[in-house]
Order: sequence, then structure tokens, then C-alpha cells
Amino acid sequence: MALQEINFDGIVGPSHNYAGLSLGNLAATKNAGARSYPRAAALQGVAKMRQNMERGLAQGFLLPLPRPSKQWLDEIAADDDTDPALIAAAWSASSMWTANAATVSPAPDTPDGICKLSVANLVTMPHRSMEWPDTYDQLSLAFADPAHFRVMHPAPACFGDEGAANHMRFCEGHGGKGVEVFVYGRSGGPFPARQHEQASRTVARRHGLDPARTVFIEQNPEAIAAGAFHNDVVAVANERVLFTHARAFADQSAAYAAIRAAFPALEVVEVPEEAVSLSEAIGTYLFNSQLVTLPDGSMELVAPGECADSKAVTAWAAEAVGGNQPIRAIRYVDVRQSMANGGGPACLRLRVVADPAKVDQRFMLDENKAALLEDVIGQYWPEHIDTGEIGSDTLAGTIRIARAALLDALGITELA
Ligand code: SUG
Repeated sequence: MALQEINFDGIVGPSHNYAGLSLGNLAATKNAGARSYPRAAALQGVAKMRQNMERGLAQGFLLPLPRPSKQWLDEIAADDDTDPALIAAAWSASSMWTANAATVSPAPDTPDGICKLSVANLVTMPHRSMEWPDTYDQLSLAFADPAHFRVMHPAPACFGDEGAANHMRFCEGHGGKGVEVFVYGRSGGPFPARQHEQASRTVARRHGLDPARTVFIEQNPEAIAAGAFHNDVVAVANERVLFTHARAFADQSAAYAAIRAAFPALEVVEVPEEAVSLSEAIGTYLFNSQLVTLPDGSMELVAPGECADSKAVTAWAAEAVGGNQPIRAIRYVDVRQSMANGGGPACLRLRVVADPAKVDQRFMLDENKAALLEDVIGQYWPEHIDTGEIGSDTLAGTIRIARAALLDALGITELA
């Protein structure tokens, strides 16, 4: 069985907008009320997927969830006097950030050799808390083969869980046994700690992970307070490499020691505060890059275009990349529409180590399907949305038709 890392990118939904719903997510807050461009946003996402696919990486995708959510609006008994933020919650396209869809423990890490996917409850933010039932249905369809996958319900809602955004896996090669690292928050100054320790521990127990190969680390409260609402804003892992800001964890050297005790081959690429400050790291999303292993075995950082505009980041990259550390190249991608809501290249993808042949093929990308996605998006996705249009019946109709056209084109009618 050929286990590979497959990146499942979320297709940016036709309701993509900037309602400023995520407290502690500085980009989303700063851009509240701005005009969004859903068509451009979704095409930027497809272009990123295409680039990764063209480099020989396995690429899948997940579909936007049904929005505006009728169920949510019914549940809160929305009326004309309801807080606009609660109405806007029903319209968020936040499921595009599939790093928050689930936590994935690949087959080599679980006792029964079945890949476990625990859907995240995302309870800290109202607009995200409504995602999980539809995410569960979609993952159950994409990963339906019970001989290889088990999709699991979220951890109890009293423990906030934000999925793979706070989870890292170290291994010699993706298909081998891994050491899984869960990063949780305890406090974050004025902002909520969205990943609770007990959610991480619950997921690890449910996946049956070997305690000797499982590590729990606290996120630096200063990082949360500075806008790192998920750990993947300040650290990313690939195979034996941890690429991290020096202020990502509550106790940085203890964090490295704990990982190294379970995974002695660990290589840390740490970016010091003097090279790239925490606030510059959060502003550019340097650590929300995808760190990928190319078919020739070398590692590439797929970084947001915003990094290319930062003197500090480009100076760091000029010295580090090609130097005495394992990241051999840096490639900038334009995902500016997603970035303006606090979602970089790594937020937009859920990593699943599996045999691509065992996944429902309708969720795997190839050249024809990429062209099909571009056609449907070009034809149906709204060109722009102003926040004042949120709540409009006409726009709701356009958004529903757009999603239906996509499901129809892909033949994924079970999710209609
Ligand atoms: O949950 N933004 C998302 C961004 C998620 C990024 N994901 C990772 N770091 N893995 C969030 O804060 C803003 C949407 C709005 O305001 O409508 C938003 O939900």
C-alpha cells in the first residue's frame, strides 16, 4: 500500500466575506467590513492546488459547506432585530480552512492500522461551531472505506477543539510510524485559547495513540495574545523538521526536549525574534506555510505572497534557504483573499497520510477536475460581496445555486 501525504484543500465558498467574526484573529478583525472577492478567492485556491499538483504532490479538495446555514438561523430564531454578527455567522465561508476540519492520525500511528479522523467541534467561535455536522458528512463520504479510515464525532463541546491546526506529526517518512504532537492553549491575554488541553488528550486517547509517541505542549500565551489564535500560525512540521518561531511555545526548550525524547531525529529550524519578530511572523504568516517534501526528497516551503513583501522574512530566507538547514526552497503563493481573513496556505489544507487510491476519487484533483473547478467558479461564484449584502435573499439564492452547480459538476450529489 502506497501511503502518501495528501493535501485536501478547502475550496473557498461562494459566500466568502469579511464580517470580522473571529476575535483574536487580527487579519479578520482588521478587514471587517471590507469588500470580498469570492470568485478571485476560490481561483487563488485552485491555483495553489494546481502548483502543488504540478510538483508531483498528491492533491485532494473538500467542498464548501451549505451557506447561509438555514439550520443555524432557525436554531437562534433569527429575526430582524438579531445581532448582525449572528446572522453573518450563518454566511461565513470558514470551512475553507480545512486544517480546522479534523485531527488526523494516519494508519501507522493507530493500533488497528486504520487512519482516524476526529472532526473538530470548533466551539469557541459561533460561526465555526456550526461546521462540524456537515464536515462529518463530507469526510465520511470522502473517507468511506472502513478498511482504511474511521471518521469520528468531535470531542465533547465543553472542550474546544480546532483540529489539525494545533497538531503536528513527526516521522522519518510520511508512510512510517509517527510521533504526534498536540499543542493546546491555556490563556491568551485578551483573546480566547481555542484549543483546550482536554480536547487534545481526548482525541489522542480516542485515536488509540501510543503514549510514548504522543506529546502535549502548551502554546505560548504571548503568541495567542499577539494574534496566533492557532499554533499553525507560529509553527509547522514536516517529517523530521519543526519550523517554528522562537516564541511559539510556553516553554520553548522544554517543548523541543519533549518532542526529541519521543522523536530523537528531530531537526528544529527556529526563527529568532531578532530575525522575524512575533508580530511580523503573524502579520506575514511565514509559519502558516506548507512545508512539503517534493518527489526528489527535498523540502520546500510554500509561503504566502505577503512574506515576499517583508524585509525581515526575505532577509531570513536569503540566509537560511540553501544554507545549513533542511528547507531547500521557498515558493510564494497568492492566497490574499483567504489571508485577509487570517487563513494562509497551511490553513487551507488538511493533511491526510493515506493511499490516494483508497479515497473517494471524486475528492482527488487532476488536471481535468482543476479546469472543471475553474469553470464552475468562474461562472457561478459572486465577483464580490459587501458586508451590507449579508442577509439578502437574492445573494443567498446565488450562493446556493453556485454550490449546487459545483456538486453537480463533480457528481457529489450526496452532499446536496
Ligand atoms: O477560524 N477566520 C478563521 C481562520 C482560520 C485559519 N485556520 C488556521 N489557522 N488553521 C478563524 O479565525 C474569519 C471569518 C469571518 O470573520 O467571517 C475566520 O473565521
